[in-house]
Amino acid sequence: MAEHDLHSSAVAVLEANWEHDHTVPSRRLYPHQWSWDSAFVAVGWARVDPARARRELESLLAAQWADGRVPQIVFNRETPRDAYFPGPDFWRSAEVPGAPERETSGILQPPLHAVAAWEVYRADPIAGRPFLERVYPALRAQHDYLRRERADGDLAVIVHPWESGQDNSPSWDTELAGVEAGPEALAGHRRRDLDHSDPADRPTDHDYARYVALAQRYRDHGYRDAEALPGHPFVMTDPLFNALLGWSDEALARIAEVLGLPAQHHRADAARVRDALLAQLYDADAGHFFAKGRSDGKRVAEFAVGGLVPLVLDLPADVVGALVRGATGPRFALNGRVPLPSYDLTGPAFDAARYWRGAAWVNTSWLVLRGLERHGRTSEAAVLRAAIRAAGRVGFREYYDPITGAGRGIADFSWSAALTLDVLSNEEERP
Ligand code: 9WN
Repeated sequence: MAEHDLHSSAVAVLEANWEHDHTVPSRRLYPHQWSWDSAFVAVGWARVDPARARRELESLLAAQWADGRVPQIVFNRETPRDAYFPGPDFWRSAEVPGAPERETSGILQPPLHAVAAWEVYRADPIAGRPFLERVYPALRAQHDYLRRERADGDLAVIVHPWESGQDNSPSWDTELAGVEAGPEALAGHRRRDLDHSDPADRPTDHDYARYVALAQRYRDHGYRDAEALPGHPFVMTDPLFNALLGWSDEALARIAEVLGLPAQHHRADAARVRDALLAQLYDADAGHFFAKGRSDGKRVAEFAVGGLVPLVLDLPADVVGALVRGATGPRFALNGRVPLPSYDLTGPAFDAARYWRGAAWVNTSWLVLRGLERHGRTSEAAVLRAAIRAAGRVGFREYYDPITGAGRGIADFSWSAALTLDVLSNEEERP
C-alpha cells in the first residue's frame, strides 16, 4: 500500500468508528468509549480533523467522576447493554454518588490525556486555546485524584490489570496468583470478547475469572479507594502508567503556560515521578523498568514493553542508553517490519498470539517512538516508524504477530489507524 493509501485508509477507519462524539476502539469488540484509546485516537484525529479530536477528549472528560477519576469505559447509551462484558449492569455506576450521568466503569486507564490535549491544541492553536481552558481543570483533577487516592510515594498504583491497559502482561502474574477466583466468578456471565476473537489471542478463562473477581471487590467497596485498597489483593506500581503520568505532568505545565497560569508545580510533579521511577522501578543491572507488587514490595523481573516507556521522560543518558540497548537487543528486537513485542521474545512466558504476552501493539510502540525522538535517537526512531507503517500496510489490526508481522485480533482498530496518521505526519512540526 502506498503512503497515500495508508493515510486515506487510516482516516476511513477512524470515520467508520466515529460515534457522534467519540471513536469506538472497534465497532464489534469494543463498542463503547475507552479512556486511553480516546487519548491515542485524539492524537490521530488532531492530524486530520482537530475539531473531532477536541470532541473526543471533551466527551471522555464529561464522564469524569466527582472525585476526579477518568473512567476506563464510558458506555454508549444506544449500544445494547450486553454487547460488551463487563457492561454497565456489572459496574453499576448509576448507584454511586459522584459518578456522572453517563454510565461508566469504575476503574481507570493510563493517564495520557494531558499529552493528548497538548497535541490537539498544537494542531489548531486558535480553536485550541479555549479548548485548553475547558479541559485544564478536568486534567488537573485527574492527576490530583491519582496523587490523593492512589499514591505510592510519588507514584500511583493500579488496582486492576485492566487499569494498566496491558491486561494479561506476565508482569501481573505473581500478584494475580494471590487473587482467589474459581470458574464460579464467571458463572452467569458471558465473555462477549470470545464472540469476536480467537480464544488463543485473548486472556484465558482463569485470568478472566480473576479480573472479574477483582473488579467486583472494588465495586462492592463503592469504588472508595480509602476503603477498598487496604485489603485489595492486586495493587501494583506500573512503569508505563507512571511514565504517562509524569509525561502528562509536563504537558500540564505547557498547557498552564499557554493559559498564563502557574506551571512550575507541574514540572516539579513530573520530576518527582521521574525520580521515583528511577529509585523504585529501575533495575540498573537489567537496564529496564519493572512493575512492583504491593504484596511483597518487590520488582517483578519480567521484561514487558511498558518498561521501555519511561523513555518519554527526561532520563539520565546511561538509563536511556540501557533502554535503547534493550529495545534493539534480542528481547525486543527493534526492526522495521513489526512493531515492538509487548513482552520479551526470549522470556519464559512469551506467547506470540496471546494479547499482552508477546503480541506487538502499535500504541506501546508509538510511546517508545516518542521516547526515542525525545532523546535524539533518530536512527532507532526511523526504524520504529517504518515498523508502524509496515503494520498499517498489513491492515489496522488490534495487534500483530511479533515475529511474522501477521495481523492478529480485531480488524479496523482505531488506535492503530490514529497513530499511523501521526507517524505519517511531518516530524519536523514537533518541538
Ligand atoms: C479491557 C480497548 C481496550 C484497550 C486495552 C486492551 C483491551 C479491554 C478488554 O481493549 O482491554 O479494557 O476487553 O480486553 O487491553 O488496552 O484499551 O481497546
